[in-house]
Amino acid sequence: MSAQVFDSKEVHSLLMAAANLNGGSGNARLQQIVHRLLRDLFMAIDDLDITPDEIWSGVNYLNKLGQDGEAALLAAGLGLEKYLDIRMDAEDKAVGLEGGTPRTIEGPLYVAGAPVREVVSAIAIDPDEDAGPLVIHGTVTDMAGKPLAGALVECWHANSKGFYSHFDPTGAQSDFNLRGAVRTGADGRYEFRTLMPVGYGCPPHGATQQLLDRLGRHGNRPAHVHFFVTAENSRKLTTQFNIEGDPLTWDDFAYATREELVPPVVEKTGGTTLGLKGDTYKTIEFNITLTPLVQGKDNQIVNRLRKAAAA
Ligand code: MBD
Ligand code: FE
Repeated sequence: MSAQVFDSKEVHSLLMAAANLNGGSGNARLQQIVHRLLRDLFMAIDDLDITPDEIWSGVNYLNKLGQDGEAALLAAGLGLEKYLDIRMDAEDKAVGLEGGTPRTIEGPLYVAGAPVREVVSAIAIDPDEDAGPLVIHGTVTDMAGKPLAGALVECWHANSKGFYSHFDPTGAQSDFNLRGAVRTGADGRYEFRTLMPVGYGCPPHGATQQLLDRLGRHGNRPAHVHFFVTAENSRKLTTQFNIEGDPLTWDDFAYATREELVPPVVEKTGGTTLGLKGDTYKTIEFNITLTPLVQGKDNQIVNRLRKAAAA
């Protein structure tokens, strides 16, 4: 082990100055966070004897991460987004808020602005030869089991190549393909007529996959469908379900799988009368229970930069 300099007056003043801690101007919260993170980094450099070459390789990596637009993807892959869920779950438990459909991470691929329909929406705009028809349906209720009328159920998922519209590297998909939003009726029911998704894989030449490779990890997700569910007097739910039987169910690079979020896939016939592309189709019932407001408000609204487009 070479130099140990962290615990010195010089380094402590350097940290205070760099974060402008107690500086009298600037954002106090940001100063506190920057000071703490820098301090932990400096300490790690000392403890692990991180070399200048390693530091510059890391700095360079951040440039590539930004160029590739993958910071939020890396946050999912490193378990940072899952960690925020673990903390929110614990927060709920501490105030006695248990039950309700479990949350799981949003991920970086939501796009606001999908057309809102009443109760049912057919969201597969583009043909997809390799994907079979899928009907997703269920009821939105409160914790007492009362159906919630007028709840907004938003859903988004990948096509048979694991690509999402608006983020498809092949440019093959129309805007809002496989993305939709419906309002529940008086009975709380919703339904999406769509096509079976396949799991997502990180861009093979992107910064996220580059790091995962060097960690000896893969960058794949099992097939899944994302949801935002909002209703008056309830907290917004951010969740997903996985497609039952996917081999990566318990090997998700983004750690989003939860036992309660792997509903059974049931095969049915009669799809042509529903306007599906085949008579045999798969259906998944996904019932959603929302949690109540905490002291009159949604205490866990997450603000993050999200793409928005006009439908
Ligand atoms: C996805 O589809 C996703 O859901 C997450 C969390 C990360 C990358 C792609
Ligand atoms: Fe996803």
